[in-house]
Amino acid sequence: MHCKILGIPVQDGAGRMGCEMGPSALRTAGLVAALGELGHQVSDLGTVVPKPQNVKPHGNPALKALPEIVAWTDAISEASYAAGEDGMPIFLGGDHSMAAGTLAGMARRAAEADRPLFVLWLDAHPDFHTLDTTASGNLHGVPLAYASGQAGFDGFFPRLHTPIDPTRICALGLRSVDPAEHTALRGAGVTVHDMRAIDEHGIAPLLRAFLERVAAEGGRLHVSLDVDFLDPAIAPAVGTTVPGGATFREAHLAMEMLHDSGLVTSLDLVELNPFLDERGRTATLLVDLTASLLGRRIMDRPTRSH
Ligand code: B3U
Ligand code: MN
Ligand code: MN
Repeated sequence: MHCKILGIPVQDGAGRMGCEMGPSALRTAGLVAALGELGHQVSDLGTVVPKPQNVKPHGNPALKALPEIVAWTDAISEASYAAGEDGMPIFLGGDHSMAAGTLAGMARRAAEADRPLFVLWLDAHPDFHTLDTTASGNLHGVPLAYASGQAGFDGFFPRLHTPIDPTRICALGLRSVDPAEHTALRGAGVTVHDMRAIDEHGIAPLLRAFLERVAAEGGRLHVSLDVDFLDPAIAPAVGTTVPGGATFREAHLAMEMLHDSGLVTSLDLVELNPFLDERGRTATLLVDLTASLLGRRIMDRPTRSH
């Protein structure tokens, strides 16, 4: 595999500063070496730089940093589309607003290859607000709604080449959903497995069912991993911790299953705030999870161990 690392140091979408240090922390934690040890070729494509934009004022007074995030989204869409020409892009965030751009770029690539794009959203939150419904105004709360073509972004965010079909999105690990997001997720037909579903069924059957759908439809799969998907006890370096997240083993198992599926074509690592970390442990965990997704395993196993 040819892994292409792209740094996206956006932090204006989060409620607090620090995510701009995320790409540096992931590089410092040894991401390139970890992937190299697994036999992958690794290219570091460097860092995305936003291009300032003129953005008209929006009616929602809560919105924060709209022109900045629009500028980032435009630059990230172009850079991720370019990175997606071949190999496997790994996007190092940066707050989750960056997924507005990475999803847009990956969806455009998939459409050109005539393949459906599926999205696995690993997060405590669905990030399914529109510019009109967000109450916090933090734009890391909107990328999934934007990229799946929900109303209210026209005239503000860049026009999407190809909106992602919301029925091809699976959100796993949710435990903080605002009422407007709940209504919109149900209306759009997003598959949601909240933490209760993981508790009741286990993460493996839920993920396996989704992967079987992706395979059956010949899809590409983009994985968006928000640090707060993980339990704060193992991953403290995030501004929006929510108790009761995925455990160390649940997270590694998900990554191992994703690897064995052979379906993942791109990855976001988002919301790492190194300012809140404890001696780099969250950054190191993200590197280890990425290694599991790219083939690190405890023992040899058959590629499909159902
Ligand atoms: N839904 C809330 C909280 C939130 C969303 N994403 C994060 N936090 N990280 C909001 O502000 O939109
Ligand atoms: Mn998120
Ligand atoms: Mn989150």
